[in-house]
Amino acid sequence: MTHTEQNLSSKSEALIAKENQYGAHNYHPLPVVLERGEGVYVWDVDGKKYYDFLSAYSAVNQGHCHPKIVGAMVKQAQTLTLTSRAFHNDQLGPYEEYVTKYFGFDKVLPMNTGAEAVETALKLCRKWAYEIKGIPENEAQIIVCENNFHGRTTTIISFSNDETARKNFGPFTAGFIKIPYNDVEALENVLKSTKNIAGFLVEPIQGEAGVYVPAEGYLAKTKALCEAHNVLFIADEVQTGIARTGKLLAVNHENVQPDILILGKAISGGVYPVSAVLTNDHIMNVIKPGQHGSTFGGNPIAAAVAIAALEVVKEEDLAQNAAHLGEVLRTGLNEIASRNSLITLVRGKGLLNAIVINCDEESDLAWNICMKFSEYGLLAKPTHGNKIRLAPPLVITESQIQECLAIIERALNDFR
Ligand code: IF1
Repeated sequence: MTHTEQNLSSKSEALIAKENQYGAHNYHPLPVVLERGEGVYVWDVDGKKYYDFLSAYSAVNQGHCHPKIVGAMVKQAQTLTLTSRAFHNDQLGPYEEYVTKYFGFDKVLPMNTGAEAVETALKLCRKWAYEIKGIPENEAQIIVCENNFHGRTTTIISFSNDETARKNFGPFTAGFIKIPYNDVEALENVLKSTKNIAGFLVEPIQGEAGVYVPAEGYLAKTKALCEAHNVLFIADEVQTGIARTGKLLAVNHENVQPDILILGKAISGGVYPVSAVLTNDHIMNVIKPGQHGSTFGGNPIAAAVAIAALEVVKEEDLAQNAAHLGEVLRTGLNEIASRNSLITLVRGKGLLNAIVINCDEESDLAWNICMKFSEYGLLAKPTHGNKIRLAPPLVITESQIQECLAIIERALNDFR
């Protein structure tokens, strides 16, 4: 791909050069260097202001540097930061009570990153399968979906079908069966024909696949199938959870309660790495001391921050705002699409949205459009070549959405 680069200030050029020289080249970011954030806005090192339409991949749902969340972090950071789990700390119990009641589960296992929480859920599922369901040791199979994204550890990429993410990282972890996403029958067929199925791991909306929303009823039907076959329904809501799609959880749209719920990203409002695995006692109780954990998981800062971040979601009615403004955004985008054939499709739920650009996945058009967005003061990133994710912080207002729609249309019109 030949990406056009905008004229960079010497300041941002120098900072980008440092990353290039001293950092691993495991990302290809847009050439913008940010130094400050507040609510829906971020500022670059030259003082230019942008709307953030990525929200750190839906981690900053509550807006950048939310004062209540940052306040909780600072207060706790000045009091007690880390004890490890070798001792108790006074923040963990209250957090565990708060988060389990908030989502309606008996217990939580606290971790730090999304990938760690997915790993935790997989280990929990396998252990449950051997010790409760009675699957013979080392025979458990977990069903996953094609085009999934669950993180970047070796086990998780073992069941990815993204060749870039997998190539030359093998040998991989066995025990996963891949089926097409949004295909109830495919799940039913595997459940009927295959022994030793322990769980079904699914994203309620596939983020990395370009915000791919399954047909209505998919989650309820697959949950019912899992229940009928005594298979754990494991929802990865790392990206879709915490009000992003217009409900607290994306599974709430179909009144599904997963057997295991995986959360990350916005459970801390993006101010601190916090993730969580929630489930009920008959599953969580298979984990005994020494069998799983992490130095930082459940640390006092994480606990204090997560409570504050979850309170903000309720206090500011972010789910309702995401539901309403998602409609406004998609309506506006569809109107733009009716005037400009560069957008071939608008899709999403709540404020997790994407537009599909009229070009193939190898084209650099979507990248160049994002460069134009950036020039006009809006940050978004292409995914899978021809899709652009549009996911602002959930604290955005209707007039701000309208302003952003104007930026998007103006930028797209430059390509006609
Ligand atoms: C990167 C995507 C988003 C996730 C789900 C677990 C994790 C993620 C459903 C792991 C992480 C991120 C990671 C980020 C890109 C990004 C992403 F495009 F790759 F798919 F958000 F859309 N489950 N998603 O979406 O969480 O370990 O990163 O905390 O650069 O890898 P993590």
